Amino acid sequence: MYKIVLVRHGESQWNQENRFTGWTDVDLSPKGIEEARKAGRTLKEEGFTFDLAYTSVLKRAIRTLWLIQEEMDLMWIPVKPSWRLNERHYGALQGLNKAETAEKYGEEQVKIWRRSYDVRPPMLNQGDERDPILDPRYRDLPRELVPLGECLKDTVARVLPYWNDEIVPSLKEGRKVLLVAHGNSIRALVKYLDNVSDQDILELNIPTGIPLLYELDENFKPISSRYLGDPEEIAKAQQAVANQGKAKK
Ligand code: DG2
Repeated sequence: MYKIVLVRHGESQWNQENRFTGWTDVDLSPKGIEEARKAGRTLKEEGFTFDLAYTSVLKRAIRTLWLIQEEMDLMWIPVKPSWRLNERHYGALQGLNKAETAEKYGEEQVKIWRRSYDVRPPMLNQGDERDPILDPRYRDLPRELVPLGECLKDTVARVLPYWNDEIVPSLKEGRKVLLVAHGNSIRALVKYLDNVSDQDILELNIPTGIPLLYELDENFKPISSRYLGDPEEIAKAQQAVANQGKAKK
């Protein structure tokens, strides 16, 4: 049996301001820093240890990982950052307030943009200052791999090669793996692992800073999965994520 722990980063400054973030590289909020530390303490208390970590190239995930490493006294473990674990690119929605967007376009439309499997957000134009190709960390990638906006299906398509070619082989080698990523890159993995239908994925919300443990069989299919923490607190945190797309009354 194999095990992997997935963690969405702690609350970011733009989560706190309720803005679509995507590939915007914002940092953790003070609450997010505390959530990340708490995730580390929970993992330590529950007896987990790791010898390899994966994360995105965005600082809210990287810093969350650092804080977990610090709390667990695991600063030494190798860390592999990859753009393939980045948040879903939110296209031209990036920077907008989610509640204001719901007031303007309706809550249903915002839910489709946030949670549907195959509906893309409005895309960025090439040459937009938010085009990731202008950022040194993506500059050397082929243009066709650098998104101007993604639906979850697009995110699944870029996360899965990394899962299959990089993470699964590490698990096979017997590594104890921690993966710190984002709400929608984790939804992409959960969709694939649990074979969630395109319909049911609409209701799946990943809370910030709460470790999610997967136990996998020899074919890397889930035997079980569970969040580590108080179930009531976790349900509340998931509902809070869902509510971010509601219009302010
Ligand atoms: C959030 C997720 O990403 O937003 O891009 O706004 O996990 O990096 O904070 P994260 C964003 P929702 O899909 O929950 O609106």
